[in-house]
Amino acid sequence: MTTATARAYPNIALVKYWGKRDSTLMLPLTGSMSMTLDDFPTTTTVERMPAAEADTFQLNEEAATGESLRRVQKFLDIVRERSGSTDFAAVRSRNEVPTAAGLASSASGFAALALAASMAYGLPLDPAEVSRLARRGSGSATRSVIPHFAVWRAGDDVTSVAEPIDAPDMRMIVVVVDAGGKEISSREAMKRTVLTSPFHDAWVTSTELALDSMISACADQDFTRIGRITETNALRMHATIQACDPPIRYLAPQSVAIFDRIRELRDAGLETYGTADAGPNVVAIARPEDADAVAQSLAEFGTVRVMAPGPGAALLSDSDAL
Ligand code: 2P0
Repeated sequence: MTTATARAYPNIALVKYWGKRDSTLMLPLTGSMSMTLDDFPTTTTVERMPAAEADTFQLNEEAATGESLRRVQKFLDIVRERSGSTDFAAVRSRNEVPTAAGLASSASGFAALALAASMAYGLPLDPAEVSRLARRGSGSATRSVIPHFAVWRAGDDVTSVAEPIDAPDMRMIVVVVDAGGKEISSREAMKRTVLTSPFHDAWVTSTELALDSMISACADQDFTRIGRITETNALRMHATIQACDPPIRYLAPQSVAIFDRIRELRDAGLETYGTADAGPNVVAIARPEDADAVAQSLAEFGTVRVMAPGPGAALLSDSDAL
């Protein structure tokens, strides 16, 4: 079969990835751990075009150009190299992340592309190999191949893949803060952090320790420890990023106010913890039975969505092809 369609979902890290050891092989400096979400999927069809003279990429029914086309072409070069095929491809994607949601689409995007391209070009379809391939598109995509909860090991080109990990059921309450202004991309900000933040070595050391503690807290089904590690690791990442030269600050005043509210809720007996990625949105985690109460308390800060652990990357039938 030379045409294949796959779907994958975004993920939010509880222990964050921030910094590369090798930007060609896309090897991270540290391991990370995440929850795959159950909404906002990307669906991608890859169609091999033996007669075509270049790859094409259509996103939400519009022809992509520039950097986003270049990233897909570079990714397909790796697929061609691994498969021995010289065929170009037509890639069509639909992103269901509302633009305002501020959830990264590169994770779901490259996870779906990796699986669809693996099928279309006859590459291995086991999750570890698809995860390893997805990594070359975007670091966080490595984890979106895996359902529910994933650990991505730093490793080398062969071992730097994501694997499933058991964790207690929980919900993520995503608070979309409209802060305006254009942010610097994660990729650029990571580079600047590694080069200029004096706190970066401490970030690497403390994140490796955080990942070890997170893995043991998951084995113990200990939500309290998971939450503490999550919030501390996120705020350490932002502190490290803010110490760049020139500085980068992703958190908005509203984001800080949400972290304060989360602490107030905890003090009042509603157990929830916060995290935030490369932008002003804050994500609270809570036990399933507490999620609605947390969502209600955070609704005044922005649009709130409650998300459960979601599926890994999966192939769809021909009738779902774009
Ligand atoms: C993460 N983030 O662990 C961290 C936390 C954002 C903050 O991975 O250059 O799009 O494609 O590997 O994966 C976002 O960065 O960067 C990210 P590349 P990516 O989820």
